[in-house]
Amino acid sequence: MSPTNAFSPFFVALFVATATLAQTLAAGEPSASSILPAQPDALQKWQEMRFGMFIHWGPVSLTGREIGWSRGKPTPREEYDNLYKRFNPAQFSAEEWVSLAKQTGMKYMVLTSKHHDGFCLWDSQYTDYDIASTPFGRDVIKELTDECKRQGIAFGPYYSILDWYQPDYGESRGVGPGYELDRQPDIRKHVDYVKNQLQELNQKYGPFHVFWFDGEWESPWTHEMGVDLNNFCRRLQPDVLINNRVDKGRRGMHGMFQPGEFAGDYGTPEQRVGTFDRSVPWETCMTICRQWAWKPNDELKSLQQCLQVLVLTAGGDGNLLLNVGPMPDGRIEPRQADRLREMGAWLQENGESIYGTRGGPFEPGKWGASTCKGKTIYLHVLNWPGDRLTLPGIPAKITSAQLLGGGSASVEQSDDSIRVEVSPENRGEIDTVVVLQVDRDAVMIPPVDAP
Ligand code: H79
Repeated sequence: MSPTNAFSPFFVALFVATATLAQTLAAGEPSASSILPAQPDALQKWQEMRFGMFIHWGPVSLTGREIGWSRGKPTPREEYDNLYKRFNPAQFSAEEWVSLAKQTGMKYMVLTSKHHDGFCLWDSQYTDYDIASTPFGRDVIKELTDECKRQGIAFGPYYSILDWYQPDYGESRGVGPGYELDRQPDIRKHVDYVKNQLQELNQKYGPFHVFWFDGEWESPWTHEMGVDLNNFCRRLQPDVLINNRVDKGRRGMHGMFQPGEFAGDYGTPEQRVGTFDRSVPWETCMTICRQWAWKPNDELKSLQQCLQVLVLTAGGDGNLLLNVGPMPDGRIEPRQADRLREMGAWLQENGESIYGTRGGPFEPGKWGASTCKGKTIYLHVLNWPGDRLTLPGIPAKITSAQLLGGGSASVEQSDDSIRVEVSPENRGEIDTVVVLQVDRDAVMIPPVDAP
């Protein structure tokens, strides 16, 4: 960099960051102002995508057991940590996975680059416990990121902070090798390992749309480390998003933030649809079967369940990250792939009521949910309470009503209620999407409770 650049935004930013750091050190703990925030348009772009594919995969798929809690019990550690020597998913095809995501109408993908078990799905210079040491040998993250770029799907790595394999991570419910050291585990060394790997990932395979952290809840990880890691990632790639599991602010499986100032750009409800919230961005992560990692004959959600989750999530103003666990041979199970393509077919017809919308103004209830965009409100009626649906009034005039894709719907509006009728033969089997035009920007209508 030339000296003439001394007044470039970079140096100004560096100066501001240094000043903030000095103030922070004086105060003794990081202040909220030391948390580098997301770029607003990066968040908005991500919200507009609404639907992504989560993938949990690794040598554990050979056992058919859960990736997050099968090491030690029921698969003994010694056996678990050697599974990679048999991991040879010869039928893995990045082209097929990414095409499937596209056919499903998913706009982004998050893959377990490293889960709690510590195994790395890329060729990492910082460990041999990685894909390069398997009989397979091919770099899964390289192939997938290349293919995502080709097909226009955003990609982000899932990365577990806790690590059962790295000796300097010293906790993990008694299943980590930290317990076997003849010295104390050193979390500072683990933090270096984490940062080195994230930088490596970003340099070799980036840019990413998100760093999707997990495994932040154990005691070695602190709020200070969370803020520091957030800022590290942000400096690596200023327009990246970082989920709230980078820090200690997550409210358990509920996934939104505790009171206080915490790093993280969005909430992460797990295995549940988040509650309506337009002020804090959020993303529900949920499995298409019961397990995150592949299990033979795992119970698969019906199309109705999948679409209800998608609609209720979008209606709550959240994103959906729907998980598949590929098989040990590298294929996504055909029945799971079929279910995804069914969702894709529905989105082909109904996508305009999901992508680029915001949740509301009618908050989700037993009847269904609503989304909106410009002067349009989409009512997703999942359960008709009888001949008609009655919703609370809104301070906007409804100027027309019809079904998405054609077909008639009738609406009667008064000051305090809206009555919607669609004849039974015109109702959708799973979802009836009623398109209402209103006389103003629908996103500006204050959200109303609609039980
Ligand atoms: O990767 C998937 C799972 O393997 C992983 N997260 C998803 C995305 C996961 N690992 N463990 N768990 C989920 C369950 C952990 C639950 C708990 Fe806690 C940890 C209960 C108490 C500590 C975190 C803190 C969740 C609730 C409170």
